[in-house]
Amino acid sequence: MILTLIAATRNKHKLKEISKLMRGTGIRLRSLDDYPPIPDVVENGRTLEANAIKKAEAVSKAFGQPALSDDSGLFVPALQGKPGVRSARYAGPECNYAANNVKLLKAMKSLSGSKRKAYFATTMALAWPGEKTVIRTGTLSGKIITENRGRNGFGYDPVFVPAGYGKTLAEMTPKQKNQISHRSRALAKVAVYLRNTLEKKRVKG
Ligand code: ITT
Repeated sequence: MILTLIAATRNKHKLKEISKLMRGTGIRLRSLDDYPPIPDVVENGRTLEANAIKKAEAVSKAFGQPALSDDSGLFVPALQGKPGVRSARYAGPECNYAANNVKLLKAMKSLSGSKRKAYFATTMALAWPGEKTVIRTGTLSGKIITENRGRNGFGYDPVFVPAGYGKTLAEMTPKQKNQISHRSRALAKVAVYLRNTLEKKRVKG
């Protein structure tokens, strides 16, 4: 049985990463662009989990199919967890990735050593009609450098160096990023869940 999953995101970069990570799993990933338009979900939850659940359940309910959402953010403990759940809008409601990075580097200007530690977190929600929504998370630890480096990836990738590496995520190839990213770690857990669940359904059916 091939399962069709709707990726509940409008972020093209994320979609590309998720579809690469799904390759070879036997799951057919569809994007929201393959379906009639539905109103955007307002991401006003106080946690990644609340937003991820909201997005996945809205899409699954609208189309009667399983939907997978991802809510991610960058957390800097020395900034009390900021940008955190508001990572997309850190520099203001209409801001872009560059403005967010400028604001972050400015906020961290006087911080050095372990105070520059940060981590990415992704929470994925898998909403399945008639079943309880499944949540899986993944994290990637590292540090924030003092300038932008690299052109790959998106968001905060040019200022984030993963622990144990000398390159920012934006200096890595997409393949290298996908091998270690918070998103791939969360997705690997979702894939395990899907494999087990599909297996059980097959045995029953
Ligand atoms: P959707 O809600 O439509 O999925 P979004 O762009 O709003 O897309 P998120 O809320 O999950 O995405 O992510 C918030 C921000 O966190 C995002 O805009 C980026 O700035 C940053 N971010 C998320 N994943 C990232 C990654 O892998 N690398 C760098 N920055 C990332």
